[in-house]
Amino acid sequence: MRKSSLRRGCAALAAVTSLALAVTACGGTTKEDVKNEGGQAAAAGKADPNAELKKGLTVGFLPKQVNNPYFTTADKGGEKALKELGSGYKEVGPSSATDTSSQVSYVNTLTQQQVDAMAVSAQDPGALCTALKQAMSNDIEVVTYDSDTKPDCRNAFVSQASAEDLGRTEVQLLAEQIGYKGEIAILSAAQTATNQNTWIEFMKDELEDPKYKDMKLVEIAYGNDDAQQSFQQTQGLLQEYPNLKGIISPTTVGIKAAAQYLSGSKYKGKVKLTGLGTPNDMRKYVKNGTVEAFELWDPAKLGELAARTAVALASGQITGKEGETFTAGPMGEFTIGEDGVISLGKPTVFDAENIDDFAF
Ligand code: RAM
Repeated sequence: MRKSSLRRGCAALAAVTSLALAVTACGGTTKEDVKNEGGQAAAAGKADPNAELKKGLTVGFLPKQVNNPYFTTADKGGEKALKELGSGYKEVGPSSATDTSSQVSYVNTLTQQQVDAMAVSAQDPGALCTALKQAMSNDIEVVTYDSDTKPDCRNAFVSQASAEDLGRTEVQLLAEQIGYKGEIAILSAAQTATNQNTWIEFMKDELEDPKYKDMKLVEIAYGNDDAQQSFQQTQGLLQEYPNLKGIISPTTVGIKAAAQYLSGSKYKGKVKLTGLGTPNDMRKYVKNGTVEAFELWDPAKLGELAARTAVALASGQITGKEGETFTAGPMGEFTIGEDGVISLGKPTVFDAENIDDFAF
C-alpha cells in the first residue's frame, strides 16, 4: 500500500480541521513515512528508471477552465491514458479562466481527497504556489500542463511546445500575411495567464528584429478566454485602430471569437488573423477566407503526456530533475529539461492545404 495509515489520519484531520493546520502538523513525517514505504529510490530522492508503473492511482486534472473545448480534449487525452495504465481519473475546475481563487480551492480539495497526483493548468503563476506546495508535502505529485506555475511549486511542467518557438512563429506568420507592414494587436486570454504572457514576451522580442521595423504593436487586449468578451475586444480594437492590419490571438477561445467577428464584418480577409486555434474551430474561417494560417499542438496528446508524466512520477521512475528520461507508453521517450520542463514537441501550422487532415 502506497499511503501510510499515518497519512490517512492526517487526511482525516484535514477534513475536520483547517487544511493548513493539518498539513503543518502532519506534513514532514507523513511524507518520509510514505517514501520509505514506497521504495529505496524514492526514499533517497532518486529516480528509478526501472521502477514498475503503479496501477490503481488517482490523478486529478485541474484545467484553467472546464467548459473550454481545448481543455475538454486535453483532459480526455489524460483520461484515456490513465485508463490504459489501470489508474483512475477525475477532473475538477472553474468555469471561468480568471477564477484563480477557486483554482486554489480545487487544489486543496484534491489534496484532502488524497489523490496520488494532480495535473494543473495554472491561471496565475504565483497564486497556486502555497496550495501546490502543501499538496507536494502530502506526497502528491504535481504536474503542470499547458500553463505553468513557478518551478519550485510543482514537480514537472508538461509544455505544449517551446514557448520561444510559439511566440516567434506567431509573429512570423502574421508578418508574412501583412507584408511586414502596419499596426498589429494581440488578443490574449486572462491577464495573469502564465502561458500567454510568456509567449507574448517572445512576440515582443521577435518584433525588435529590424525586419519588423514597419510593424507596430499597438495594443494587447484581454478576452479572458470568454467568447463574448473576446468578440467585443476584437470589435473594440478595430474601432480604436481603423488602420489595424493584423491580430495575433494566442488562445483557442480568442482566435475563434476574433474570426467570428472578422468573418461577419467588412474587415474579412483584409485584417489578418493568426494565433493558436483548433482545426475544428477554425476550419470554416480558413475555408471562407477569414484566416490564412494559424498553429497549435494536439491538445489530447498534451493531456496524455501530462497523465503519463504524473504516473511516472508517482511510480518513482522520475522525480522531475533535469536529465531524467522515461517512456510515455506509445508516445515514446522523453527527457526532462531545465527547470523540470518536458516538451511535447513542435506545433503544427494549419492552412487551407492541410486543415482537413486534422480532426480536433
Ligand atoms: C486556450 C487556453 C489555453 C491555451 C490555448 C492555446 O484554450 O488559454 O491555456 O494553451 O488557448
